[in-house]
Amino acid sequence: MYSKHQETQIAIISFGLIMLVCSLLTSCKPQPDNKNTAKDTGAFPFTLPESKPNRDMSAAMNRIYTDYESPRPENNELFSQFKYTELIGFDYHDHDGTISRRDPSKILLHKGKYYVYYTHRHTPTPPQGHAKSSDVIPSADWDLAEIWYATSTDGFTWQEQGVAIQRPEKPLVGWRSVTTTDILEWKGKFYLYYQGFMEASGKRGDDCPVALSYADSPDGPWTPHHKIIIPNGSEGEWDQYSIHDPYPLVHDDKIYLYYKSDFGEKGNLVRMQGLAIADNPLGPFVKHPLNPVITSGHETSLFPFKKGVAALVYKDGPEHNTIQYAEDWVNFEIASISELMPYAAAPYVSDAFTNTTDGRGITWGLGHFINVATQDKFHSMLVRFDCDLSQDVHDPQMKKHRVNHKPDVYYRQGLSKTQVDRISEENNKLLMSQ
Ligand code: AAL
Repeated sequence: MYSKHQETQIAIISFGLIMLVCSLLTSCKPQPDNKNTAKDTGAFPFTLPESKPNRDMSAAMNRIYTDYESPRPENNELFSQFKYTELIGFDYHDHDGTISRRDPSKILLHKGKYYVYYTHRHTPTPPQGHAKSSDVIPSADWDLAEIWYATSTDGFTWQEQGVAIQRPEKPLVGWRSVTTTDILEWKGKFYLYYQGFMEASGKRGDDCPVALSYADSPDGPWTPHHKIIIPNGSEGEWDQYSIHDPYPLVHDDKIYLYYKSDFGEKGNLVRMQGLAIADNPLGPFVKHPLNPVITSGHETSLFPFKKGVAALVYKDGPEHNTIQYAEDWVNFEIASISELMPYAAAPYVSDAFTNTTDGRGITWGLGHFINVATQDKFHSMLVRFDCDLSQDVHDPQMKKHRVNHKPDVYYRQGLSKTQVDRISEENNKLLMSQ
C-alpha cells in the first residue's frame, strides 16, 4: 500500500482540500453590512432606514445618521418637548414687581422631601436701573436679593420656608446681592454656590464672582465661606467680569462646576459656558483649558446621561434651542434641536452627585418666566417643566417633534414700529419703481 511518506503527503493534500471547500462555502454567505458591499445606487428608499444606509448621501442625510442618536426625533433619548405647570405656594404681591423669584437651583430630594433654592427679591419698588438704584432701590430683578428655599412632596405644590442665605455685611462677598444659586451634596454635607455681587448690577455690567455657604442639613443653618470660590478671569480673559449660574455635578470623584460668563461690549454681549473642576467643594477650582466649553445658552443646566453629560442650551448664541451631549464632559456636540425650552431650567437630577457612569436623565424640574408683568413692574416667577430626557421613561407625547401653537402666540411676536416703518418704506420704493 502506501509508504509512510506517501500517507503524510495524502493527509496534507486532504486537509488543504477541506480548507479550500470551507473557504468557498463561507464566501457564499451574505457579507455583513460593511463597506465592501455594493453601494445602493437607486433612489432613496420609501422607508427611512433606522441605521445609516450604504449609499452616497447629501450632507443633511449623512448628518441625521452621524450626529443624532436616531434619524427620527421620537427615537432620540436626548430629544423632548417641554410641558409647563403653574406652581402653587408662592405669593407675588399681585404682580406689582416688588417680589421676584427666579434662577432656581437643581431640585434636591432629601428624606422624602424636594428642596429648591432660588433668588428671592423683596424690595419697596420694582427694579429701576442702575442710575436710579440705591441701598434699597434695586437696579435689576436680581439686585438686593437673598437666597430663599421651599420644599415640596410632589413638585407642584410648594411650602416656602424662608431665607437660606442672607446678604452679608459690606465688604464681604455678596454684600449687595446673593443670587442664582445651585446645590451640591458631597460626603453628607450640603453646599450652595451663588453669585456674590459687590456692586449693583449694571454699574459696568452684570459683574460678580461666585461665593459659597455650607451646612449639615438642606434646612441649614448655612455657614458662609466668605471667600471667592470661582474667581473672575484675569484682565482680557473671556470671564474677567462675570461668573454666573454656578452648576455643580459630581463626576470622576471630582466636582465639575459649569458656569456662564457674559463677555464682549455692553449691548453686544456673548454668553458662553465654562467648566471649573475641584477635588474639594471649597476648591481650589481649576478652570478647564478648553473654556468656553459650550458656545451658547444662558443659565445652562446639565445632567449626567449614560457615560457623559447632557446640557439644555437655550436663549442665547448660535446653538440656542439645542440639547447637547459630551461623553467626556468637556467636548459638547448637538444631540437634538428643541423649542419652548425652560429658562433657568433646574431639573431634579437623581444622579447629580452619585459619580455615576450611567446617567439616567431627567423628567422634570423648575425654571422661571422673567418679566411676567409690564416692564415697570418687572419681576420673575418660578414654574415647573416636565419632559422625557430619561432612559427610564418613554412618553411618546413628549417625543412629538411638532409643538402646535394657537395664532395668538404668533401674533404676540408682532412687528415693532421701526419694522412697520421699514417695511412700508421698502414697499413704497418698490411700487414707485414700477
Ligand atoms: C440670570 C443669570 C444670572 C445673571 C442674571 C441673574 O438669568 O444668568 O443671575 O446674573 O440673569
